[in-house]
Amino acid sequence: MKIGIVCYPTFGGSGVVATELGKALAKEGHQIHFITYSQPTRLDFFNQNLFYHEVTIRNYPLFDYAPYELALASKMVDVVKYEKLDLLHVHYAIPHASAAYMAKQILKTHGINIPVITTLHGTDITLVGKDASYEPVVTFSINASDGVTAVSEDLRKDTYEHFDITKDIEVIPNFIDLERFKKQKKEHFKKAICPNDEKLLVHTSNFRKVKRVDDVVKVFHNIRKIIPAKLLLVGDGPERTHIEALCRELGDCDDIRFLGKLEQVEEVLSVADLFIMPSEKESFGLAALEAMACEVPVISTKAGGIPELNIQGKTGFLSKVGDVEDMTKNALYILDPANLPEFKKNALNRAKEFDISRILPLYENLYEKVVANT
Ligand code: GMT
Repeated sequence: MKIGIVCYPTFGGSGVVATELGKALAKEGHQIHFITYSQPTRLDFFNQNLFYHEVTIRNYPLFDYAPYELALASKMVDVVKYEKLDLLHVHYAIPHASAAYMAKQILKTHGINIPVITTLHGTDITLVGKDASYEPVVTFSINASDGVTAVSEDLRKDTYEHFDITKDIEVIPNFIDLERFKKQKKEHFKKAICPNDEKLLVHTSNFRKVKRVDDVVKVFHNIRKIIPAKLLLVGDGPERTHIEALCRELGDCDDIRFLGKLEQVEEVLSVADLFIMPSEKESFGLAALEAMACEVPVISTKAGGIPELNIQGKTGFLSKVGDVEDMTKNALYILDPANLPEFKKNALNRAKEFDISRILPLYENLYEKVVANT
């Protein structure tokens, strides 16, 4: 098939899922056309089936806000028409689903009926989409899609609860490429960070409020009072300054390192003992799956779709949002040398259930069904 993929090309989970999906589909022989405002971060190799079309946004002094959605819809019309696409798959409803609707209507006037699939990723529903300033357009464009997917049962439920949705939403979870995300031998790296065999905790995120990175630091502070430990914080974002201030206040700076937006996060995960995800909301928790694939157990909250991934007492533990004491207790239990190996093994086994080879056919089946019915 010839498939157009629209996503945010940044480090965020939805962009990663969209890009990895496109790359895997290209390897299967599909022709994939990425339509984004810059080259997706993980679109980093050549394949004869991969194409990239940049959305160029013309600015004008009149515009306080350049109309990105119009530029995107125009680019979709162009690519569908001239590359003869069979399908558009847009990731993250805002504004991609409504731009796709506009493109679809324009293409109809050219005698082309292009099917559109929208994948809901999380904050497009749970945070931003619910806001009254977007809700009517989000509801309309989800209902106008020919196929809709959500990355967890919880997100599917949330979408039905908060929007007036008439369409079937199919759950297709996030996936992982176990060829890339696997424990690598990086002992020299571990030695450099933990010279005295300290336990190594890792958190990766975009440092937004919803990730509650301050809880990571608080849990670490408690753990460090009991056992020697180090913490690596991967990623960056609006909460960074606040988190740095908290580390200073708690006197933990020497044991915490901010690594920034690392591209090869699997190298860090390869030497980690525990991953912490204390999010307030999380539709799936791709970062936790990446950790599990590298044999790292997870301390998380019960928020959103995380319980569909992290299994209580097997691959890690789940606590109430903000329950730092419970997370600390659970972390210490997992880090006990008598328990850690079993948790690591379980984490990997669980990650295998989300291997890309299992999830890719779900998307391919949906594509075929939607194309046949449009
Ligand atoms: O986590 C983020 O803030 C980024 C966000 C995104 O849209 O890029 O991630 C969402 O989509 C990921 C891929 O489907 C999910 O694994 C994340 O759980 C989800 N984040 C939230 O729901 C907060």
